[in-house]
Amino acid sequence: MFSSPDNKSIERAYESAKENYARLGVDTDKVLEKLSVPSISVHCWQGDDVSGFENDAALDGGIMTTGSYPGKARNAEELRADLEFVYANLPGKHSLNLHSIYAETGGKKVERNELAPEHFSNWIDWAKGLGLGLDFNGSFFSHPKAASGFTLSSGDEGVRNFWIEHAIASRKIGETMGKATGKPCVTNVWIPDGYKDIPVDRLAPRVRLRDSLDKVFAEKIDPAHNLDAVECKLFGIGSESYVVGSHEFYMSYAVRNDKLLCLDAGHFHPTETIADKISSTLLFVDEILLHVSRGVRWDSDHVVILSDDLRSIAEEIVRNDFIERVHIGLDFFDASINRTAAWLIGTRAMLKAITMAMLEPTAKLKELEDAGDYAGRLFMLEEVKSMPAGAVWDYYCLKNGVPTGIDCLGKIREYEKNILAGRS
Ligand code: RNT
Ligand code: ZN
Repeated sequence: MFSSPDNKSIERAYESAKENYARLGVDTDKVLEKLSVPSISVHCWQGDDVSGFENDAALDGGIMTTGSYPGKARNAEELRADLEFVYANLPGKHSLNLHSIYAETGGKKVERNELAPEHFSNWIDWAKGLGLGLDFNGSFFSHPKAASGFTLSSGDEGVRNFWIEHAIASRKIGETMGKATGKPCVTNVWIPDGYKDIPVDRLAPRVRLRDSLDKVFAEKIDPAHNLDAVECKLFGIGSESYVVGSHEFYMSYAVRNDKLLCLDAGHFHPTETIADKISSTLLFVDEILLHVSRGVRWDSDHVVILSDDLRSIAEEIVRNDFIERVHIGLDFFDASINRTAAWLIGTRAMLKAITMAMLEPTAKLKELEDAGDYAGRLFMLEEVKSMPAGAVWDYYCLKNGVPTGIDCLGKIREYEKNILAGRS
């Protein structure tokens, strides 16, 4: 029904945008070169509603998918096929973020504390073939030993040890992934631990969590292969009153123990954004991991869109030249729409936000700020919003041989008709 402009028109629009930006001191050709650097860690779990391949256990741990759109990936082959389709429609080189519940154990039951790199060999071979980096996560939810609502901070020593072993196994898997791909694997720890209602003892679970983490990280792993991240949260479904791994807990832990802090955009008060946290935390930790997400009223993990929040995140990374120190991961799951579309909308939005941030006349804006000309700053920030960044983005997609604009939707529809519709 709709289609993108032809290549000639895209080129013409780019030339005109280039002139516009040059007037503000921005070299769009340089931006195109810089755009090849940022790598987005695409989360595998958007493809099957965080189900994984372990069993049919329902998703729990305070995270939730809603919707029953047809065509969900039912096994690793289908998930990889869907991911290949997604990567083929993204400009640039990106990574895959895996969860331990996506292990392939050949039909054998392997407990999470016994998972080993071999259970991810298909993923590793596949990623190497496509030149993708890999990131990893232990899965501390949707499991009988997480049913009490407590894992690494559990008061039950047996339960605690099980999850400590799982976290250690996850780091080893991460290390193997990093060695195999030649890029460090960021292995993230997120646990759901917390209380629905007001606790009396807020301290003891935190003491246990700290001690568990110390055991998990006791063995040094070469950061060239594996980097450890810890992810905080304010509340979850069923942990509304108290979350053991709060922001202050993990921020302090990361600073003291030289870990990456993971900032998830949906894990703070509804009006609190993570963009402002980037410059503060990177003064005290070497690197951070982002879980770029979109909360709607709560931590609902809606598909990421080109919102002001997203743009602010990209601006903070680009303006401060933090691209090497910020690992950009995505974390959303929507089962109510075509899942490959959700992935592409979210990932392309992230890339668009980075493009726009790179096109910003930051030097000029800073001059205004330093001169105390705040009206000039605000005026220019507003002006920049309607500059033709879309023309540069389209041209970037064209140069990378991926569909521009609305043509990408055409590809999504085609894939849905040819592949997804055949799944029941
Ligand atoms: C949950 C955390 C966590 C998960 C994924 C599946 O609130 O955001 O990162 O979403 O690990
Ligand atoms: Zn997250």
